[in-house]
Amino acid sequence: MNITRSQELFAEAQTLLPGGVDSPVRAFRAVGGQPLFIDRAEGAYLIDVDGNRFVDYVLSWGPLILGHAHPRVVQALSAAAARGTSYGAPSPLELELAKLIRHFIPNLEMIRFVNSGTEATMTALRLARAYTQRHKIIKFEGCYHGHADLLLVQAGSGVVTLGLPDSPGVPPATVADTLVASYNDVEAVQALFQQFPEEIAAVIIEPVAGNMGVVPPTYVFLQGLRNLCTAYGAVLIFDEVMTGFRVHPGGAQALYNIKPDLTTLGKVIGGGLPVGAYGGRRDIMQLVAPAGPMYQAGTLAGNPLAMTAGIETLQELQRPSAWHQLELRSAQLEDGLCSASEEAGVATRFNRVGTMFTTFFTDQPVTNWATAKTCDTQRFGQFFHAMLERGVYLAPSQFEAGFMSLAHGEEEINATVAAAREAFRQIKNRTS
Ligand code: KE4
Repeated sequence: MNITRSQELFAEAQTLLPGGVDSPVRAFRAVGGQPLFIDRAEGAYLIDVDGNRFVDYVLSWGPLILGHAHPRVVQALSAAAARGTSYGAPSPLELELAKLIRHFIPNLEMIRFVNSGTEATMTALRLARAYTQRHKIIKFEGCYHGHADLLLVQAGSGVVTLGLPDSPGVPPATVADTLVASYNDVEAVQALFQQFPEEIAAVIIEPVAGNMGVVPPTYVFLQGLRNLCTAYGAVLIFDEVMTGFRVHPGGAQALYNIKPDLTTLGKVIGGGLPVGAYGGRRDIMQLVAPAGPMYQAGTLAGNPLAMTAGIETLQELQRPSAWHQLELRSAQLEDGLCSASEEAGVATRFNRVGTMFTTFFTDQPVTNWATAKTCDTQRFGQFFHAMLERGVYLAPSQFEAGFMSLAHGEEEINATVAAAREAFRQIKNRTS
């Protein structure tokens, strides 16, 4: 595959941008080689600057559930841009998107829009601390909630991908109140509540983990978190930045029928533009300035272009056939990839919830970070490149999720499965 232009750009990019990228996981550090620079994207495809075309399962790490450059989104954005790109004042678009989100996720009695998932989670935790007047928080090993200082503890996604011990620059005092438990281990959480019965402000969880690869919760685990937070007066925060509109139209909270106190969102609700949001119980959200004293602000929050892209995306997702098609294509892909690895005799475990999925290169069930770590990441890297050579663009890390879109049709799924059959055989032969 000719990647000459990407190589030239990457060489220059590394002199201007740390690691040549604007987000670490894009750098291909976990899989080797170098990142491809993208010229344009359409539907299910990325086209790089050398003209190579790929079926894309990263979809900007989740947002592009309609596929790239969906005509209705592009048209609406063009019209919106002509009406001004940012007002720094309220607009009807914020209400429209908020009402659309509430249509899908009624638990969100009130919502505040921000510009990223990181802003959403860091603010939701500040809000939980303000509401409870407590300091400690509980997160889970392998879960990633953005790069706010207090959460960079045994985090997933790019932190584990790069094998970082967390991050320098985070003062120990900042994470002194961040407690960590193992995913799907409700006893560990109970023990922390028994140890700090009056001190825990919040439990924050990816209700389906995506940042150690996709790891589903057990129902008992999620219900246990709900019961413990209720019993001890802590705020239960579902970080649905990734799972929102990906595992069920109503998010993981609908899929598992568990009601969090606060929810964070991002990705899909921006349709590819920078949007995050936090919301939930009215009595808690009323603490947010200027209604209440807890401060949070943002120059471009509720931006008309971002709101427009989110509105068009969610309106498209209101088509009943949308969810049937997304589930069909995701299931077809799962069947195809599992058969391909079995035929080749390559040990993998495939975890999928709705339109999020991961092929783990291990022979044991992946139910938490400890089992995700058993994966052969070198073999994942070989598979990643074997697929890239065959025109399929997967997430460049074993510890990430892949995503499906409405633009992926029979042709794209069949091409992906055919590529996987060859790729699994290639890596099997390579190491046997
Ligand atoms: P952002 O600040 O990147 O918009 O969102 C942070 C975030 C919060 N919560 C969850 C559950 C998330 O998955 C994320 C971000 N996800 C990563 C992918 N695993 C974004 C990709 C990247 O870091 O480049």
